[in-house]
Amino acid sequence: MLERSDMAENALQALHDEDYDVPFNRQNLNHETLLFTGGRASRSLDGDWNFCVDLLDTGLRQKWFEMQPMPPEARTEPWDYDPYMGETVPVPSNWAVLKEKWYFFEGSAWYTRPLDIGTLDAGKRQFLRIGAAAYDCKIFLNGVFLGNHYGASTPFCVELTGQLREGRNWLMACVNNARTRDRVPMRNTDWFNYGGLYREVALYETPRACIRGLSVQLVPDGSYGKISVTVEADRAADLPASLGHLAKVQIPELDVTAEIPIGADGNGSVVLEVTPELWSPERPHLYDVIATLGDDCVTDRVGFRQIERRGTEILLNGAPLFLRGISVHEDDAALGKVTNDEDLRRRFAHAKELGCNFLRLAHYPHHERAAELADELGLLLWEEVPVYWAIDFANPATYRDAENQLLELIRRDRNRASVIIWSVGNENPDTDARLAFMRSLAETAKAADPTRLTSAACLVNHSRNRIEDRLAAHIDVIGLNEYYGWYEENFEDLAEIGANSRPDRPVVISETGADGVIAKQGPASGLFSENYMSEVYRKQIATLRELDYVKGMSPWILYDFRVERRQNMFQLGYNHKGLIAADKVTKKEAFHILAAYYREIASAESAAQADTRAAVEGEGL
Ligand code: GCB
Repeated sequence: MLERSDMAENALQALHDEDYDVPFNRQNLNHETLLFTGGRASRSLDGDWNFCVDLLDTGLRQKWFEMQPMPPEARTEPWDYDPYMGETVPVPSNWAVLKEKWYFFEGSAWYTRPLDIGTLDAGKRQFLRIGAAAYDCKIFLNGVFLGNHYGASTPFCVELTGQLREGRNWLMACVNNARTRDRVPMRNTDWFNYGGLYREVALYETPRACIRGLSVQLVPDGSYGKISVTVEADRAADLPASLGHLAKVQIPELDVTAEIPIGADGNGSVVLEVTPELWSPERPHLYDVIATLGDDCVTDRVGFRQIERRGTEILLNGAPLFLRGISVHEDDAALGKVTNDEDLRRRFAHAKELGCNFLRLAHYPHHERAAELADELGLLLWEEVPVYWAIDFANPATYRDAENQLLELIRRDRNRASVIIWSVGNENPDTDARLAFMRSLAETAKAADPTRLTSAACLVNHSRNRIEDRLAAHIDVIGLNEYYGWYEENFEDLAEIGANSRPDRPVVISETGADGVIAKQGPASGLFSENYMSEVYRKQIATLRELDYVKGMSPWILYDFRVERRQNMFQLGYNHKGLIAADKVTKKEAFHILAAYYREIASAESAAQADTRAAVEGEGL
């Protein structure tokens, strides 16, 4: 404990040291420390945590985390906050939606809770997992700084082994959502900057030698008859010699049991020669996969499918595919960015009602349940990292942050059949620095996961009126955001761009749309009216349907969403391009217009499939 004189010194230092945060920015909690948790038992640490917003970073300057719990009368120095008492907030939550005075708060906030531990088993390891914390999250246990994580939307783990003690422990998290130029995203976005511990927090226990990562995929070689399984082991050397350095994988429904020798680098892979029933939106079949390493056991539910691009086609299990999609944000008028199964199921039910087989999860990694549910429900997904607008592309630290977020997302969702596209960014300027940055991200995604397509939402080159972006050569699918009829007044330009462009790979219209304000505050005609929005959708559909290289679309957006950039008399803090209002109930006319188009495409596709089947059967006769 600090002596009185030390504390006085500390108090002065706290006033004069502007580099107070340097020791707490190690970013050592990253994709390398993420633990695979499928099928593991866990102890939830959700619920009430003590909470305090800390605008001036007084907590880091004064080291609140070093304070001991004690009754106020026992304290011998004046104190500015007592982490062991005071107000609480629920975790997960975003502070903006809890209290009016926290609505615009951006900065550090402190979360504290007790963690009571019974008997500690010396042969076990403990890991804390945070589903997401926006943006910089520093973790302290019993006064000791264990590390921090950057990035607002991916999970991270911190090992507590050796730091936990039997009895009462105190866990603290300092979560900072400041918008800065060098973060990913940077300070300017078209969505609300929610802060906080807003996804689930849990404690896991593993044996000493454990499975750190598990990757299971259909080998994309067109045979549909090979499954590759990779186990990434942690401390495999601690396995008893009698077991050898072997992991085991089972897929009971396919009658598969195989041993996987773990190499010196801790990884082991096997290719299983089996022919699974393929996963598709129509038949989203999933298999239980069980992996064991010594006493450690993890499980997953995995679908097997092949996604590829050939010329301007996107093929799923060998058959051409049109992505009937819609873009979605994680946003809720009451909950902010907090997601639950009810919200996700409603979102997917609306997407299905719209006739979708595809969703673009914009502009950052959504809750991991989204891809799990999409696997079960048969929806294809585009997942994305928040490399949005004017990222600090020349900054190597910014690149490391972006790449880490991408690798965390891939490690989290690489077993999800629903995920077919990793997108490395949105609407970025075509500069040399951006090209180098995003090309490297696309290459990283391919190297980490060759079984999926890469993309990015690009912009039209307005000076030449065509689809043109130097990044296009380095991604599989060209995402194109275009707002003809809204930001671009001259609608005829869209047809001209369509005709001027000869892309050598598929284009997906990753965004298009218009604001349409329903209810009393909306105008009857012109910009921001529902009628105007409908007209934009009609014209967009009429033009895009003529472009044979357009292999999908995900208009902007399913629901109206909160954003402070939008303050005109109709917007009032909301982006109104939703096909459904922010109440997630009231559909606009454009919803039905798009639904009719998607129905038409779907029935044309099934008619074509029926013809192909008939022809194949005819040949067989
Ligand atoms: C875009 C952005 C998206 C915005 C949207 C809009 O191009 O990618 O984040 O919300 O336009 O409504 O302006």
